[in-house]
Formats: sequence, C-alpha cells, structure tokens
Amino acid sequence: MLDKTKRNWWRQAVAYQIYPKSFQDTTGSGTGDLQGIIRRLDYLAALGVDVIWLSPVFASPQVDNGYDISDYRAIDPLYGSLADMDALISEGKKRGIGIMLDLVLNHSSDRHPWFEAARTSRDNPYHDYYVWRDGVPGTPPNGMKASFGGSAWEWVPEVKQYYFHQFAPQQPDLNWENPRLRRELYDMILWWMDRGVEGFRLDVIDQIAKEPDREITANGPRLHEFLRELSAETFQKGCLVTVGEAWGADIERAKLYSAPDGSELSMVFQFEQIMLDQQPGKEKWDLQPLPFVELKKSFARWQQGLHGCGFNSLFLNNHDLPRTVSHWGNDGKWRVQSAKLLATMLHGMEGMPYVFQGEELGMTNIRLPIEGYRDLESLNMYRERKAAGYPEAEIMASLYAKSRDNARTPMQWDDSPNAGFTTGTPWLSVNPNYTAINAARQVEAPDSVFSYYRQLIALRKSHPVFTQGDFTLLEPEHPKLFVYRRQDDAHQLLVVCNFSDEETPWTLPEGWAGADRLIGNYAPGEPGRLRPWEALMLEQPL
Ligand code: TEU
Repeated sequence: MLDKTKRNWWRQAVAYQIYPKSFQDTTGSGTGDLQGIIRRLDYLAALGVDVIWLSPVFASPQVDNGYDISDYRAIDPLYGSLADMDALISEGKKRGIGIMLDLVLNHSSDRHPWFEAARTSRDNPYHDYYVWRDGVPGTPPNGMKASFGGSAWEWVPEVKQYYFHQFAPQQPDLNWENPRLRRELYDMILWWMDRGVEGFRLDVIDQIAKEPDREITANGPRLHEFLRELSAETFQKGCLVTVGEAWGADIERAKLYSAPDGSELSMVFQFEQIMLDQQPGKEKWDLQPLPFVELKKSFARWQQGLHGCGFNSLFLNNHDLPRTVSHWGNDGKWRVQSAKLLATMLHGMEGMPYVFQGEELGMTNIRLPIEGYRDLESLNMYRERKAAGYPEAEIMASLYAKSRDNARTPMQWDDSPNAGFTTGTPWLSVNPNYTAINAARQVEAPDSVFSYYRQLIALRKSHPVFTQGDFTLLEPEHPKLFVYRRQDDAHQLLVVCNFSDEETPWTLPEGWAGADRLIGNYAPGEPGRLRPWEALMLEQPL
C-alpha cells in the first residue's frame, strides 16, 4: 500500500475509473450502485489500484448521467445513500483504495436549488450564480453553440434574459466571477474532504473562466487565478490527488495546472493524443485514420515536456471514449494481444495510469440499433445529422466508432444472465460477447488481460524507473513500431510495441542482449522479428 500521508504519494499510484451506472447493481434496478462497488472492492484490490475515480453519484436528474448535479452534498437515490458513501470510503481505505469524487464545477443541473431560485428574478441573490445576458426571444446574444448541439443560450421569460450553457440546456454554466458562488463550492469540497475522500477529478475545469461576450470558453484569462484560489482554499489543506479534465491544455498550460509546488492540481487530463484521429476543425464523428507516427511524437513531446516540471494522466479509455482495443487495436483475432499491447505502451510512461472499468478485461465496443443508444450526445448527433441529410450508414458508422455508449455498457463479471451485472433489466444493453469476455474467466488465468494489467501495475510499484525515468523515442518514423526508452540514475527500461496485424522485422538495439524481460504478451520468440501486436518490456542496470 502507498503511504498516502506523504505529499505526492500519487506519483506512484494507479487509478481505476468506475462509471457507477454500469458497474454492479445489487438491487435489481438495472443500474449500478454504491453497494455494488463495495462488493467488488476485493477485485480492485487484486488488480492493485490505489484510487477510484468515481464518475458522479451526486443527486441528479440524470440528463447527462450525473454530470448535471442538483445537490453536491447528497447521493442520488439511484446509487444509495450518504451512509453507503461513507461505507465505501472506509471499506476502500482498508484496502488501500481511496475515493476520488468527480466534481462538476463548471455547471450545475437546472434543477439545482440555486438555478431554480436564479431563474425567478433578476434580484434573487442566486441570480448571479449563473451567466445571464439580456436579449429578445428568438435572438440569442451571439451564435455560440453548446457541446451537445444547439445554441449555447436559453431564454427564460421570467427574467427576460438568456442563460449560458456550454453543454445541455439542463446544464447551466456557473458564474465563477461571483465570489460567493466560489465560496459555496469550496465549502462543499471541504465537507467532502472531512468525510475522508482522497481526491477529486474536476470535470471540464478548463471551461470555468468563460467569457461568452468574447466567445471564450476554454482557457479564459482568469482560469489559473481561479484554480490557485480553489486549491489554496481546499485541496492544499489535505494530502489529496487532484486531476483536471482539460481538453484544451497544451504542454505550457499543463505545467501551470500541475506545477510541482502544488499551487493548482496534481495533474492534468488532456486529449491531444485522443483527438489525433478526428479531422482537424471538425467534430469527433468525422473520422480519419490514426496518424501513428504523429501519435508517437505527441506522446514523446508530452513525456519530455513535463518531466521534472509537471505531471500527466495516462489514459486511452474513459466514459466518453470508445474502447481502445476496438478503436486502435484489433478486437477480432488479436483482441487479447492488442489489449495487452496498448496497456504496455501506456503503462511504461511517466504519469498516473487510469484503467477504465472493463479495460482490464479487454472489453470491446458495441453496435446497437439507434433505439438502443442512451447517451444524449449520440442521440443529438443522430438527430442533427439525419436532418442535415447524412446517409444513415455513415451516421451509424460514426456511432459504432465513437459513441460514448461503447464505454458505458455494463461491466462483464461472469457468464450468467446480464453478465452478473444485474438481475433486472440493464439500463443499457450488455455486450453480447460477455459469455467469452468476463472477469470470472480472467482473474485467476495467468495469460489473461486482467493478469497482464495486474503485473503492469505491480511493476510500476517495484521499479522506480517507471516513475522517475526520462523518455526517449526510438525509431520515431517507423510506421508500425512504437519503441521508447526510459532511464533514471540506475536503470534503463525498453518498451517495444508492434502496432500491426503482421509480423514486423526488428532487432534488439545494441547493449540490450543481457537485459531482464519484465513482461511481454507472447512467450520469448526468435530474434529478428516481432509477432502481430507483440509487446514487451526489458530492463537493465546502467
Ligand atoms: O466531458 C467534457 C466534454 O467536453 C465532453 O462533452 C466531450 O466533448 C465529449 O464527451 C466527447 O465525446 C465531461 C464529462 O466527462 C462528460 O461525461 C460530460 O458529459 C461533460 O463533461 C459535461 O459535464
């Protein structure tokens, strides 16, 4: 177990993300719950993770699956009670697993009492907790669009004003310019810290300092000022791990977010690599092949750019992204090998790895009929593109590739009905491949994807080069191989990945012949070639 009383304990930690709706149901409601997470803590302890990033479980109308919060200090009855949360925190602690709550501070639900009061009159003390502009019905203040489709402005007749929302209309943006609002948020965070949570993930934190009159959403002028105040008033009073979701962060900004003096957050969660396979300037649905060489160079830039002066999150999956084994790997013939390769590529780097539920089993994307999708982003896109005349097949291809519901299908625990997730009707279809891909089959199996993740996580704890080493990209222009070296004062680590369905010629670089093989997804083979999706790690003293 990590000593979490030490500042920066999280530099060696591995996180596991739980999307509670889809993790484990204990009531037959068809929706996962907190007791379900408690039931599965031993599974997570066996995997070896140190913290759980728990997607929002606060009271919510669930328009965006909890990313629309109506009470930051209450648990949604869908998931249980505050007593269940206290139990989860203390049961987690016993196993060395901390809870990292997912705070949505950029916006609230339109059903939050603040907003319900705010919309009644311009004189209401809560009115200024949100972002309002005068106007006339039918003519929004400007042409800004919301992330989930439509205008970013919504008219409220009672106050004869528009309010601003960067996401759904039911997710009005909070006004961070208002110091009273900021104080309320800090008090709420301190209240959770007193209950024993070990960290926070901050949803779209790069968007809090918006200036809609200048059409500024991410990276507003006051962003880092707000973050420093937030951190000083809350996180710095404890030994927490904090991560800020920031789609728009570049390396220079990431250094501010994750400055080693702890003045803002522990780390940034940025998407430069993830966005490489979407057409520049277009939407995520507009696919293009992954530019592999650029992917390697992008990882290398971030590894080198933050070494010693910042800290990054390492992830390929989360609740908003497709399953990478389907997206960048091969979820057919080479599912197991490519799942392990993607993990090898990522877990050899510096930063905090995040494992998204089911990733450690090699869970895959799903193809649903349009009626089967639940995600509002997916459904809005379908509607908008239908109306714009896109062919049905093209729209569905985008959903199969990128819909957020790919990641949100229920966790596959065993081969009993509904994969052991629920005895009721699951809120979103279980992937039919659960009879073959499930935890029960994998936990004890030495060659499983699960066992491979467990070993990778253990390596990070036992070999300091994983957390301390610098990074050098080898073979930068190679179209199939991702090879890099890490090096600290005492050791060198070599990570080799063959991103391909084919065998690829490759020779061990000079000086590595006697190195220890730490892990690999095949038995050691003949020199001179790598097998399809082969990955391995070698280590040697300097
Ligand atoms: O996501 C931020 C965000 O910008 C997403 O809307 C992203 O563009 C989209 O998911 C890509 O498909 C965060 C949460 O992670 C997401 O689940 C929420 O819906 C969103 O904020 C609003 O709170």
